Parts: sequence; structure tokens; C-alpha cells
Amino acid sequence: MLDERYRAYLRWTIYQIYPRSFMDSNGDGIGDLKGIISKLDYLQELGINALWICPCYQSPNDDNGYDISDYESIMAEFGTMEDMERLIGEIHRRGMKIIMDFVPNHTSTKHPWFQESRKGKDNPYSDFYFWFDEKPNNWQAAFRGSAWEWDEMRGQYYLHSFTVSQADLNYENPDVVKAMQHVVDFWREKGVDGFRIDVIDLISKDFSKKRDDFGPRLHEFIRELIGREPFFTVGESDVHDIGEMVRHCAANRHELSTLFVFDHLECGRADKFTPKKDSLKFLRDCLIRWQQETAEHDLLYTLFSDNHDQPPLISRIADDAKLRYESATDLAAMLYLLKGVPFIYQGQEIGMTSAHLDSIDDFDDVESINAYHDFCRTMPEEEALGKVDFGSRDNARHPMCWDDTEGAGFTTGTPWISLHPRYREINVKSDRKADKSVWRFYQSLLSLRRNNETFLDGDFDVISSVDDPYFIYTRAWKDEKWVIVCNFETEQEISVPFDCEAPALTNLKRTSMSGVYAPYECAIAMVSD
Ligand code: TEU
Ligand code: CA
Repeated sequence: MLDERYRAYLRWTIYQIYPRSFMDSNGDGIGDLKGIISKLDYLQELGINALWICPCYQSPNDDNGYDISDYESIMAEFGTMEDMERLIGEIHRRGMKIIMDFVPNHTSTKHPWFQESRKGKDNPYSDFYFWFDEKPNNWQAAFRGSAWEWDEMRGQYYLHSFTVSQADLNYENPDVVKAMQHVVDFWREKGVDGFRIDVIDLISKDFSKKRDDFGPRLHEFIRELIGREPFFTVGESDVHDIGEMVRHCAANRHELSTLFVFDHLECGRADKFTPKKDSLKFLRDCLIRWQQETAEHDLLYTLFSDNHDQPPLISRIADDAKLRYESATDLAAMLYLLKGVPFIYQGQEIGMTSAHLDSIDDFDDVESINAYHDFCRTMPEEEALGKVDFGSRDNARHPMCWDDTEGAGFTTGTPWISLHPRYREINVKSDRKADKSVWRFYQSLLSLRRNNETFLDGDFDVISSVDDPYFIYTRAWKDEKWVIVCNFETEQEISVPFDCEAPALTNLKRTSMSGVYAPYECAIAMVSD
């Protein structure tokens, strides 16, 4: 049985906001906190009751806010601490929760701690980071190149797991732990309800290992940082194995409430920048495995398909052109009626697709630009651009498309990054009015989920078999049972082995659960006894 605290988290329906691209309130082309406040009613109407806001702290923006130069102040472009307090207040007034993005592994090199640290070996901050005379290993940075950078001033190398301007903090130094506990306490005192924790697997290192993750003191550091009181935490971690998840998330560990498992997102690509043809089968089988294993170990699972680092799933494994509505809604039914905490990324509620940009100049993301230059060394520019266009994080970072006016309803000015090329076709305003509305489907689905205990705490069971080109699953609680049918890419006859009520929700208005299903058709009904 799930821990009582975790059962309460099942009731949270979390919406992820990338603040730079969500809503601009003052026409400078950059999304901001006031913009978020102006859309809270919109989110509530959709059925959202919690927000995760990507980093909005002071930052030079080399990695769009994941390079923090002050954890306890707000990025000027986003507003002020007063705006933040108002946002927290407005969220709570609506009975909603707010989750902040916590980035404990690294700071910006512009952070005063780093500025002090580089000055020499005998100041209070000298051991806040990892300094070496010689590179102790050949670790590579996630955004390419060596993870070690020479600093002239200090006359030593420092570690950066991401860009050269994101220096890794040294948790072996108890002062670092204390400084970061201060950050945690600061935000808890502001009233936030939880944290999404960036690359939590990296905060303990073993320099003799091949990789920079899962060091020997990881669990100790996690407990010191956030285990002091129960608080909602979702870790971003490279976990692929249930045993590893147990060590982080079992209720008696007092570490994380849950973590994002990324296995299912590997579908539709051979690697980050190389597409691969996959069926929804891949997604289904991955989800089934994690549903079963997390149930067996009483772990809280996260239900998500998109975020600010991923090109939308719909563009990788479904039909984002002709059957965009069907694909988006079918994917939602496959995912969000499973057991776990739903996370919906901005734009998913209107079936937003990958952006597809024509020129490398249109990209902003440091990872994409570095990768492009790297690819250009071994292949023609056009091919390099194709790869980056497929895998770029910018596919998820263009401004939210609110309507079909000049600035897509996001800004009255010039947006900081190009608008999505399809914004006149795909936007909130037209989707909500459309006959086939992804938005209204999401709204109905979230309401169904919220109002039936079965979809929250009910048991998951698979009905379809491995070879079936579709997914049938049930959720059962006390004497109530619901069945969910999601067809894959091709039309076929599906027979549901239960007597069912009329479907409570479908994406193509079907009236019975068994019969011929169109590509990406889905239906949800209560089983009658
Ligand atoms: O991402 C962590 C991470 O592991 C990345 O390498 C991720 O796999 C990559 O972005 C996918 O392209 C987190 C944040 O989500 C990301 O936005 C940050 O850039 C990164 O940490 C550094 O803070
Ligand atoms: Ca703005």
C-alpha cells in the first residue's frame, strides 16, 4: 500500500511552466511572473491544481536559468520577489500548489561563491567547488567537451558537468550543505509546496569512476538537503532500475517523494539527435513495466511525456500532421489514467508539436548549438541542421501559442525566440473552439481522473497482450473497475472482454467499447458487473 503522504500527492495534477516562454505581461518579449499570474484561472479551468515553475532565479542565462547566480532572488526579466510572493499567494488562494525548481548540483560561475572561490586556496569559499591542478579523469560535459575547465585566476581546473559557466558544487564541504539548506529553508518559508530537483544523481562524485553520477555519499546528501521534513520532491535522475528507485523513493528512506523515470521517452529515437521509427508499443511496454514494478514496491510514479528538455513526444512517435488531434488525445489516455502523479508540459493540452526551425540562427539552446558545431565537423551542414532540428530542446521552448495574432498572444513585442511556425493553426484559442479539441479532451480526462478514486489509488492491470497493436488496461478500486482502450497506428477490430457502460470519454465519439477502432482512437468506460 502506498504511504499516506504519497496517496495525497496522487491528487496533484501538475503543470510545468517554462517561464521564459509562457506569458509576457510587459511586451519585452520574455515571459514573466505577472504573465503566469494572468493565466492561473486558465490553468484551473483546465483542471490543474499544482504548478512546477522552471528556474526563475537570478541568472546570466547561459543555460536559461539553470545557471544560477543567486538562489534567493528573482531574475529581473521575470519580475521581483514581490511578484513571486504574489504568485505564491494567488496560487494558494485558488487551492493550488507551487513547486519550485531546485538546482543543487551547480551554480553559475557568476555566483559570488564561485567568484570568491577562484580567488585562491585560502578563502572561506575556496572549497565550494572542485579544484585540481591536473584533470583527475576525462569526464565529458553533458553539453560536449571536457568537463574540466582551466581557470586562469585560480590557476587550477574546475569541474562543470554542463556548460563551462555552470560549476559543480562540492558537497564534501559541509559549508556547501549548509548554504544549500539555507536555500531550501528560504523557499519553504516563502510557502512553496515542493521542489523539482535538477540532476540530483550528480551531487556526490567519485573521481575514480567512469561517470560523474551516483557517487558514494548521494543518499546522505539528499537526506541532509531535503529529508529533514516531509515535503513534496520529485528528482530528476538517471534511474533505470527499480532497485535504484527504491533506494531514493521508498517512504522510509526520507529522501525523494518520487523521481522522473525517462525510459519511455527513448521511443522514436536512436539517440538524442537521431530519429528511429517506433510504434506506440514501445511506450506501452515501458509504461507497463514501471506501473507493475512501482506498485510492487509501493513507490509513487510520475506520469509525463514532455518537458523543457524534450521535443514533444507526439512528434517522435505519433502523427503530428494529419492525425494530430487523435494522436495527442490517445497519448493522454495512455498516460494520464495510469497510477501516478501527472505532469503536463505547457502546450501539451493543445497537442503542440516540435517546432522545426530552418536555420541554425533560429536556435538559442546552448546544447543544440554546441551539438551543431560538433556535427558540422563530420557531416554536411544540412544534415547537421536536420539532426539538431529533430532533437533540439528548443522544440519545447518556443513561446506558448495562445492565439493566432502577431505575437501568438504571448507578447505584444518581439519574442526572445522564434514563434512556433504552426502557431496560426495550433493555439489555445482555436483549439478550444474546434470541433476536435485536444484542450477539451484534456479537461474531461483530468476531471474524470480527479473525481474517481479508482483513477487515483486504484490498482492497475494490463488486459491486452504483448503482441496486440493496442493497449487495454484497467484501474480497479473496491468494487469499481474502469477500462481504457487505446489503439495504436492502424485501424483494427478490438474486443473488450468485459460488459461496459457507455464510454465516459472517447476521442472520436464512439458509442461502444468493442468494435473497429480508427488509428489512435481511444475510449474509456466503467465496467458493469
Ligand atoms: O537536465 C539534466 C540532464 O541530464 C540533461 O542533460 C538533459 O538530459 C538534457 O537537457 C536533455 O537534452 C537538467 C535540466 O532539465 C536542463 O534544462 C539543464 O540544462 C540541466 O539540468 C543543467 O542544469
Ligand atoms: Ca516580460
